[in-house]
Amino acid sequence: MMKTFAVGDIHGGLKALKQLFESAKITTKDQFIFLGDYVDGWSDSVKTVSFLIEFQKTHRCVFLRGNHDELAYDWLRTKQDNELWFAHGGKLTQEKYLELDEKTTDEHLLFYKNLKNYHIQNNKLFVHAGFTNLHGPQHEYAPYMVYWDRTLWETALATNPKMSENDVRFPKRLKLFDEIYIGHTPTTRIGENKPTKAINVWNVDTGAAFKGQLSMIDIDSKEIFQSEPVYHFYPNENGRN
Ligand SMILES: [Mn+2]
Repeated sequence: MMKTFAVGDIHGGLKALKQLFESAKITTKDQFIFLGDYVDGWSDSVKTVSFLIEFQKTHRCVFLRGNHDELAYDWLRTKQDNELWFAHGGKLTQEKYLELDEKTTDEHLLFYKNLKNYHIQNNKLFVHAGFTNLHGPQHEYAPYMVYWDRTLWETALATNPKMSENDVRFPKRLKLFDEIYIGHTPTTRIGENKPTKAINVWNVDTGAAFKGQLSMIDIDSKEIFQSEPVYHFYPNENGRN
């Protein structure tokens, strides 16, 4: 039976990703939609991207673009130091890239270039952060918003679950798709350590860069799979804390 998994923000926690895949007993028939933010956090950022480049040769994958991935890509292309990236945990990623050989770096550049801003499948939207345009991510005025926005998740959290979709006050953005899968804003900020649903938005980022676990969800059965807290795998590091 083919499954489709939405995979949360990895943030360099490759050891947790491997544990997650082993415990979920994934197969080559399954599809994986990665919600972005592969890098910045734990020390395996570069190894995580190398792993994903190999993984897509044997598994059906969609890779979305996270804000951290774009920051890393910008630096790899331009070699311009960016305080914004460093403020978001980019320093350790940069150190690892400085040790990387040219051929592998080129493969990573191609990986980052080919990331998708969003993915729609069976009227389900997959996007790293959110979108602000009432007509959907296809119409976003500033395309980078899809990997920085937090207002979609805020809106979903603030909407009364009892409100009818036909109510004129119901947020239009939540009516465009049957379901929306996001990462970017850790559920741990609202005290949840599992993928969390608000109205029709599933947030799969359970704070792997901080003290949380790495999570993925079977989008059909809604079965949830989680690693141990990622920091357990990197005892001598601080992650994004
Ligand atoms: Mn993010």
